[in-house]
Amino acid sequence: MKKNGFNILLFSLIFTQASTQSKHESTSSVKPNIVIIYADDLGYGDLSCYGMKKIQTPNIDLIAKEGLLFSNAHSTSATCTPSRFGLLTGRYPWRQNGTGIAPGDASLIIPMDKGNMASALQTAGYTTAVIGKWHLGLGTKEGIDWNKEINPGPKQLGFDYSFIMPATLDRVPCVYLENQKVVNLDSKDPITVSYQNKVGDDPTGKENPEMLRYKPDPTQGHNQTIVDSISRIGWMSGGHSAYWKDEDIAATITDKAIQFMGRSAAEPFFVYFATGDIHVPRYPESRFRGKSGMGLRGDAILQLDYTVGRIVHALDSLHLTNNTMIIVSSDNGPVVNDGYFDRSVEELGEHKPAGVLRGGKYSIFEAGTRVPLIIKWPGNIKAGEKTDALISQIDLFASLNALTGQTLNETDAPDSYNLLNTLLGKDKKGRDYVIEQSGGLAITKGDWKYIVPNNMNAYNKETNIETGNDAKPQLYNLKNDIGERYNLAKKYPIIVKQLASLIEKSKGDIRTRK
Ligand code: NG6
Ligand code: CA
Repeated sequence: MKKNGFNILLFSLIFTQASTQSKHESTSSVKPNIVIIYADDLGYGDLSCYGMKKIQTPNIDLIAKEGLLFSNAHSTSATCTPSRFGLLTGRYPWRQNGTGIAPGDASLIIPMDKGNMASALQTAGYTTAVIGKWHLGLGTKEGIDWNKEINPGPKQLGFDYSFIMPATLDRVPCVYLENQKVVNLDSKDPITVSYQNKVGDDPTGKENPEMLRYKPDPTQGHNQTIVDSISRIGWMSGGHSAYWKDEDIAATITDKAIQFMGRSAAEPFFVYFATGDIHVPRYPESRFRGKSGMGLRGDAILQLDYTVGRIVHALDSLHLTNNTMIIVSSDNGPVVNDGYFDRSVEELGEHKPAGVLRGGKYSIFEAGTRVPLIIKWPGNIKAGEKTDALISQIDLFASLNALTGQTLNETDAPDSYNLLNTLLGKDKKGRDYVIEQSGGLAITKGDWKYIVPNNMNAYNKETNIETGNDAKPQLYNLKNDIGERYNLAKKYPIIVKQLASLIEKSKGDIRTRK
């Protein structure tokens, strides 16, 4: 028996090795499957492994228990499009115009003449997929014809397979695209989309509020075309057979991810799995609604956790757990009212979505970009560890390249550092400094955080978030004052000067690799 088992193991090792070698040139590197689970608007305090008390997130906690949890990990930006741009390109989004929150009809934002995480992993021999929220534009500047295959898109960037929601869940068109074609489209009911004016005669939240599941916040818009009893940003007509149902989104995209992993089980694969949870409009499956005691936002956290559990379980069933690196993170910090009266504000109770941090989504204070980051890779990352190392999602590109034995091109990923040892828990320091972005910029280096002065609003009334903007320089000592309460800029002018000049230098210098 024992011998047989050994033989099977030996055979499968040789077999895996052979099939890997047939696909790749390089054999020196390790090529685990890589699954990035990227949540939307999940705050630093929104998981029980990060201290949330009100509800439990056992599936995500288990990844932390079996892996490494970061206390000082950052997205590049405090909103979605720029953070996703940074994650995939390894380039700070503020280096390129037009990387702000994209409308649903934006053209493709990620340049095709440079490498990105997907194209690099594809070159390394991975089968690659993006499943879930895209929000990085599609097609060319000439505009998108939603009734045809839309090019360029994920495929041209290096994703072999895509199943995406084009923008945010609150923006039209509210349809899935599989390999850049609208799913379930009836050619007799073509789709038209506009962000300028009403198209067609579909009901809107403004004209037909009686049709709505819950009302949009009148100070925030979201009162245009109604899809699945929720009014959205932007107008669309046609495409009725292709509409998604909000309560099915999580299950639909999770099924697609599981199917992709199943059919790619013999390859090394990369899945960039971007959940719609916990962005607005929130309408999770019925089994989660009302279950958190915190309104739909809390219910969406329960759904997110369940989704993560399904992915982990699928990897187990495929016997891929030990050969898969799972990374869980979020694109930006938390917001409670982001455009709809879904009762998340009223039912929030004592829960603090940002945990100990100040600010939230849209904020240059820490809660804007300091997000959960957990990584698990059995046998390669020690279980149950925590680290205070400074890291940015922008570093994943160079780190994964190093892991898979790839060399970055000279002009690719100029802001991405190879922090593989930090990701694996071997290095406890991480980056020297990181630049954070909301409306303006800030820099964190060691214990210090400096926010560049600007004249934008200090408070976002609609979302009830302190943006951190101030016409005066701000300097905080994060070690003693993680809540950024005591501005020490006047007391330490030399540190202010040093950090201000470091940020200016980074803006000017684009690192090239030689
Ligand atoms: C904002 C929307 C907000 C949300 C956000 C994008 C208004 C007033 N607010 O402009 O509801 O859609 O964009 O969120 O329109 S993100 O997480 O994708 O960046
Ligand atoms: Ca987001």
